[in-house]
Amino acid sequence: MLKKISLIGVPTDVGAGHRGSSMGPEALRVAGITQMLERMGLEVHDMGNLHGPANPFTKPVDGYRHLEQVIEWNQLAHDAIYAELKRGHMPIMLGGDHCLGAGSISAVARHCREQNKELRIIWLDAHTDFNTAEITPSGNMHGMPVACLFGHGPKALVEMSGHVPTLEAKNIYQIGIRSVDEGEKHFIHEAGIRVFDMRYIDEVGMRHTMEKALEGLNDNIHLHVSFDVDFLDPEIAPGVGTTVRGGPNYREAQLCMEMIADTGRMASLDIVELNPALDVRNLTANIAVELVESLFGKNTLVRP
Ligand code: NNH
Ligand code: MN
Ligand code: MN
Ligand code: MN
Repeated sequence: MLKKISLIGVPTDVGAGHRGSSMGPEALRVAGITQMLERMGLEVHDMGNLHGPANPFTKPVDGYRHLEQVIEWNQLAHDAIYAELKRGHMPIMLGGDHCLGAGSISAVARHCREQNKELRIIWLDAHTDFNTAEITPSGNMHGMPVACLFGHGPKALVEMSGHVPTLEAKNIYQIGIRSVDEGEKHFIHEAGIRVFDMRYIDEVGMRHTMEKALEGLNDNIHLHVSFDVDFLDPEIAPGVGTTVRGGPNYREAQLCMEMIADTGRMASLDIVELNPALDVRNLTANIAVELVESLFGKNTLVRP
């Protein structure tokens, strides 16, 4: 089966505390994401970049920084991703900061609802991104997309998928978590989200962790991967705004990606938080592209 991929660049950093993730889409292209996917036998349609509001770089108002711009960019991302899903393409969102996860996953959820499919999100991140205006330490909305998808946040984001809440605990597994804000801790627990944090991965290993996260997949499940590049240990991926030590190393990250590839069910993908302004010779972009290659099954051998 020839899979048609649509790359959608969403060049913004309005949800982040640091400027620079707006350059992410171009850095991924420079790192050869298109050529890599073509080598994997996929048909790639690079849709170019979306155009949205500039980053005013102002202070938070009532717990939200750049609320208006965040909503606008998310609506643009939602519409573009939904259109690609609708014509049977697999969308890959080139972010942009992770506030865009709200729009991207809202589009995927809308599509699933129409197709009568279940949705499973694999959220690869150092952070749970479950803040609200009340509990956020920063006002940065890249720390809030999961809460929005669970129905907590500004109306325009909460309602973007056409159904509130967009996600429930059964729809999401978080992997690689190692930075959770005080308010988030209680809130995440209340929501019942399965969080496979680094402590869990240390204790049982990446293999067992991914077996759990991928268990019970079937034809009727749309698998979406939201890959926040700060999931990776900063030693291999320094080019992100919010580095947190103690993340998966190269091999652990690759195993994670390979096990997702083995299921053959990934149907949409976000690559977010890559910040070329903080990177070294495009190293992090190159690593991200290599890992996405594994996500598409590069190292899949016929095993005995
Ligand atoms: N939790 C912090 C905040 O809300 C940091 C969030 N940063 C991220 N999330 N990069 O993935 O401000
Ligand atoms: Mn994130
Ligand atoms: Mn993160
Ligand atoms: Mn960041």
